Amino acid sequence: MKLLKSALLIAVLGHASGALAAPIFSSDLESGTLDSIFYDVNSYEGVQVSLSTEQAHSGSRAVKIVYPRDEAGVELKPAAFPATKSLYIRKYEYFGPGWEGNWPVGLKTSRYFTRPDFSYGSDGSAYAYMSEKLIWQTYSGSTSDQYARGLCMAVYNQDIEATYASSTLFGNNLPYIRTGHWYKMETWLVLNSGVDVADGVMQVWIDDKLVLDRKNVVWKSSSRGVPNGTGWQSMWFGGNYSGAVFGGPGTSVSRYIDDLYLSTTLDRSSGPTPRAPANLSVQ
Ligand SMILES: [Ca+2]
Repeated sequence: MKLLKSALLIAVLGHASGALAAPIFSSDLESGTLDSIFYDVNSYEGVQVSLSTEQAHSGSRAVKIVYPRDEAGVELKPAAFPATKSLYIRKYEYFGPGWEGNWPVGLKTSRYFTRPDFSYGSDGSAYAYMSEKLIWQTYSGSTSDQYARGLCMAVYNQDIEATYASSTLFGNNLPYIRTGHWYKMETWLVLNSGVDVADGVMQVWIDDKLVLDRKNVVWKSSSRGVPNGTGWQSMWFGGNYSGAVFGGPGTSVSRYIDDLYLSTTLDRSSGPTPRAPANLSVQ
């Protein structure tokens, strides 16, 4: 028994984050229906969402989202969860043929809330939240762009923008976001320690390359009108196509998402499941 406990201890200490994995939600989308996998699926403006075998990161199935026009979108919602100061999100995203020349100004890739009802409340008493767009062309992009340039993280009344560096090569050995490749997207969010305190964390990795690294995010801010929120409590995958100055897509474009994972701990690993099981404990 002592040997077993030692082995467990080594396994735990050997974990990349040094802490026990605490998953909230995990799905490889291989079984069930959209309605059984998610607490709610909210689609609008003619977007088509399905479980498809056309592309998959794991197994044979992934979520397929087809955008026929500007502002079409879908919100794939796991159930709300107990408030957590820190939230780790991993998903894999693949863009099918046709996005070349049709990359929108912004494509939302998730949204995160510090309320359990997928909202941020009203002005003046609002709760910290973030709208994540890992596809962001900047307004100086062109409608003929063959790839997506960067990201824009909208932290209620503040946009944190970045352009992916031309020297940052992703898993397909090419810079920027392109069609025909499964991108591993990871986001790590830690709420600031108090209202107006500039110590919140926001980190983003794409294909294990750190593309955004902020340790001074004022999530809860009185000056920006979002003083509330004790922890992250809800989120959704998916999102809408926002053409803005570019307009809608010239043709329907398809996006695929697979291996969705949420945790309160920084469980960086390559697979759809964490390295340490949730119920592992050492006494
Ligand atoms: Ca799958």
